Amino acid sequence: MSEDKKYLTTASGAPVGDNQNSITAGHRGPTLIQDVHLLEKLAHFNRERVPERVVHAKGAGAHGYFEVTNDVSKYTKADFLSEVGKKTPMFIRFSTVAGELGSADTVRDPRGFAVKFYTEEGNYDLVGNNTPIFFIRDAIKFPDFIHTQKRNPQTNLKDPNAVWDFWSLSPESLHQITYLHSDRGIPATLRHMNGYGSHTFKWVNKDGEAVWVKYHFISDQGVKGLDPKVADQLAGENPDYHTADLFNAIAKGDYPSWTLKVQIMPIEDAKTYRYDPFDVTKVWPHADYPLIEVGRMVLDRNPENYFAEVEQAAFSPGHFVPGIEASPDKMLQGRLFAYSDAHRYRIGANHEALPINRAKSAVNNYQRDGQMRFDGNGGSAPNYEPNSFSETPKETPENNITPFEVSGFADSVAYDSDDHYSQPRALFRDVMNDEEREHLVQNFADHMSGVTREGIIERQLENFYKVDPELAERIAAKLNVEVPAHLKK
Ligand code: HDE
Repeated sequence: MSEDKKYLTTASGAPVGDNQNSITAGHRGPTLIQDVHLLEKLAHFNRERVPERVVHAKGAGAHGYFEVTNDVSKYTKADFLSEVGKKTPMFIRFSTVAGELGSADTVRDPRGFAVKFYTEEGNYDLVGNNTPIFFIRDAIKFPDFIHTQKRNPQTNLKDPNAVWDFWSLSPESLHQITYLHSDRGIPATLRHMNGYGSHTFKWVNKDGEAVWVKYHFISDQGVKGLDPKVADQLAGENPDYHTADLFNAIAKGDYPSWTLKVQIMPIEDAKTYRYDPFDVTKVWPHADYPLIEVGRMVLDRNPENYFAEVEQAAFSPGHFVPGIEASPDKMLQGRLFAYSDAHRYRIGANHEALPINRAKSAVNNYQRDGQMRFDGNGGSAPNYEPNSFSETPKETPENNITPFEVSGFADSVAYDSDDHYSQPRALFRDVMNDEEREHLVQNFADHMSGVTREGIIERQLENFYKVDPELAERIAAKLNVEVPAHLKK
């Protein structure tokens, strides 16, 4: 075969003579099963789809780099943060939460903000959202919560009754739903929104000293929301509006960037701080723990192939690097299991070996075999440890987790604070202006107007009343209902 010309082949590399006509028995005869090129094309086509993500199915991704701009080595020994000017390649995937793979971009929904840093000590994944908080604060509620965000089991339609039934019975959701129904609830583009780690994490420096940390990616493009009416129109006319905007901006060299800042809390403060620092429905007011600049993330390269890079990207909050560790946040703890489990189901036991997920640093372990083991599978090297071979990979005790004290009894333990009201109250009263408050009230009323089941609206108005009576009264007025009389006593 001529080497220089690209010729069409089967998946096993055999040249294909005719890609236009199936092989038949005679001029109008039946197709022959020996047409293995036809069989292979049809069979592979049937297997092109992998299971979509059970949440965050619709997404858009980009490559870029992270550059350190401020020395934070006194807080963490993480190598990629070790010196000003250090650059680390990264990949990000933005997403909506509830919609399926082909759903519209411009819906009212948090946006996934999942960052994979390909550091010299392995991949560090910071799998956040564009909101600093979340709807719930215990992983055990997540499947139930997502069921209400998806489709009714009978009608297969989105179901405001389920959404508001769950939220009205889960007052910890008040902070996030206030954020979600504000002007930030539908980002103008993926470039005009912030990203957050949301959880509290632990940073440890080279002397083993730890602090608690929260991450904030501040958009250098500014933060802008979409008018809900425009968003609805785009959802119909151009359901991939955000995806196209990101791709086109990068394609024309208009590289979006974010400035990463962190809040640092001394370990001891967690015991006495006025909010449970491990409750992901609460923020740490910046006045308490100001933002400290860390670096800058720039997106400067589009994926070459969507399926290979965006659909197969596998992020996990459990992908830590030395100097960064988990906190006892119950949502984070649940996520440490869930993500890699989801990937093993979606894209197989060896998904970490796929190019988009492969660490750029060395990967040495004794994991072997499993479906699609397309790398060398460890060759002839020993596949067990301990072993008596000197050149095989050994553990490095200095990279063990930082010991921390635990106390109390193992039990199903509830959070000890039910103040779900003061932080959304501050958002409504102190952060929003009059126009933003009016938009919030309208957006809540529009969403709740789809509720038909008895009792749900009253229960939710009672929750809003505890945030601020004015908020409840204004929403009730738009819904033409009364705030429950017993609240006014
Ligand atoms: Fe997720 N989440 N999540 N989530 N999440 C997934 O992983 C899960 C939560 C977030 O672009 C899944 O690959 C649990 C909070 C993003 O590929 C799954 C809980 C935050 C993405 C999963 C949460 C997130 C996901 C779906 C409650 C923000 C997309 C398939 C404890 C801080 C990542 C998959 C990407 C995806 C589990 C809650 C963000 C099922 C159990 C809180 C950005 O594993």
